[in-house]
Amino acid sequence: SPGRPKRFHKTRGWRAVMKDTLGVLLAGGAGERLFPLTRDRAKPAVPFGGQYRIIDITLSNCINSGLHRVYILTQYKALSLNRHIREGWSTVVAQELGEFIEILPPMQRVSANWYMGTADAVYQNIYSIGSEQPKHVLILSGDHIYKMDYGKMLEQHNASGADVTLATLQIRPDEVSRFGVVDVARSGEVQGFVEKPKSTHLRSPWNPSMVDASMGIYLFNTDVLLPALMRDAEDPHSKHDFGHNILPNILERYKIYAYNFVDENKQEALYWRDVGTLDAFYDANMDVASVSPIFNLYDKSWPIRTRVRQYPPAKFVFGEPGRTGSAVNSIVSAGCIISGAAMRNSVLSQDVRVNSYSEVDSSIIFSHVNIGRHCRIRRAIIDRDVHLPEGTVIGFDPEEDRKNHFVTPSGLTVVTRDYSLYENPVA
Ligand code: ADQ
Ligand code: ADP
Repeated sequence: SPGRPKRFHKTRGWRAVMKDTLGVLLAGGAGERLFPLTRDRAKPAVPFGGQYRIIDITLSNCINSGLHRVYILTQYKALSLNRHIREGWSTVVAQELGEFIEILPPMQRVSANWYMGTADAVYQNIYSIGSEQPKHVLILSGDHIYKMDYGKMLEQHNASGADVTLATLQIRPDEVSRFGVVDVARSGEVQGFVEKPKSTHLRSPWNPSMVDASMGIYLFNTDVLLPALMRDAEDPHSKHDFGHNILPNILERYKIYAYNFVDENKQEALYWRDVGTLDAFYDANMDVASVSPIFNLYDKSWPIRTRVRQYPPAKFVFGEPGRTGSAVNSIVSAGCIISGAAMRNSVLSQDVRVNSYSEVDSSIIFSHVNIGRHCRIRRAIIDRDVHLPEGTVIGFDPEEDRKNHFVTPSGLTVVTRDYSLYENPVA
């Protein structure tokens, strides 16, 4: 129909090939560096951009790429994530596309252990994967913010005759300890892989001052993946991790290529963020609320979906001098009422109340938060259900904030309910 985004016509061709591909989305990471936001929920379930959860970005990439069969492997604190997927995604995909997005919790099907590493998480579901008889398995990670057409990666994979294709991007040499470092030849063939080294002399053939890093996205031929997982499962010295074990171990035996994640036309880096730390998570949210975001939620060619809940529209009331119910450079989700309060550069999830004479600047407010009158909030993340009493001041005096809240070294204050009742595992 004429109203449909252009992209869908273009990607229709991918759809046929993606039909042979099964997505396996790793969503079990504990997310310790996002504490305290991950105190009660898994990292992929953390709210992002107002009405979304972090995992929605990757799931939207799947749908937009024509990948409609996805297993989600969960582990810790999966209640909120399960509910989100069940109510928001399983039904959408089943009804609209006739295919599936399904959650596979650790069911102890193969061994008696919970998932150990990422390879073990996939290995434990080896029967479910095998029974789908996919030609390819695309391993994805549930906690990155980026827009990627996996169909293009599959196209390169098929054209190169690779057994495995890894998505790569270029990072600075001082960042290598957080990534899998990939030794890529000019031809694109992968010659080496080291998971999170302290340092490296390797440089990218595409950019001599940068290093090629794995994005944690692996496209496997199924007949290569399954035996590799089985061999790894029998190895008592293995950490059962893709980066530490599977990839280095299959290098000799198979043909592995890098899929370089750059703008085809401009050969420029594309937006990709690991929102695994509070600072990175905060910055990515500030970007979506900014006047000209790099990660644009309003891009009709790449729609981002989520679980839609029924709320009335956002409402702004009381607007006399010194008391303006307003929001600028902000995202305000459904169900919010901004009553005589001024919001700037902020991201609000659903059903938030902000009351008169309050000012909120450069902050992220999760759902069902109530901010009383005469509050001043700056550079803060307010977790769901928090009620801030009249006159609360946050973000102006880190020492004061530290008495009751979690404050990052960069000075972001994270306000959660009952914070003092919990130990901080990372501090
Ligand atoms: P990390 O992201 O640090 O590095 P890891 O912590 O293993 O690696 O997480 C990968 C993904 O798997 C995450 O989405 C996480 O939530 C999930 N996960 C972790 N353990 C899991 C388990 N037992 N069950 C289910 N899901 C689990 C990885 C690669 C690097 C690469 C970076 C890019 O190992 O080589 O450079 O991603 O960010
Ligand atoms: P999550 O999936 O993160 O737990 P939900 O948005 O599904 O979040 O909400 C879960 C719970 O939050 C609900 O069962 C309810 O107790 C509470 N809740 C949801 N909406 C409201 C609301 N409008 N006012 C107060 N509490 C709410």
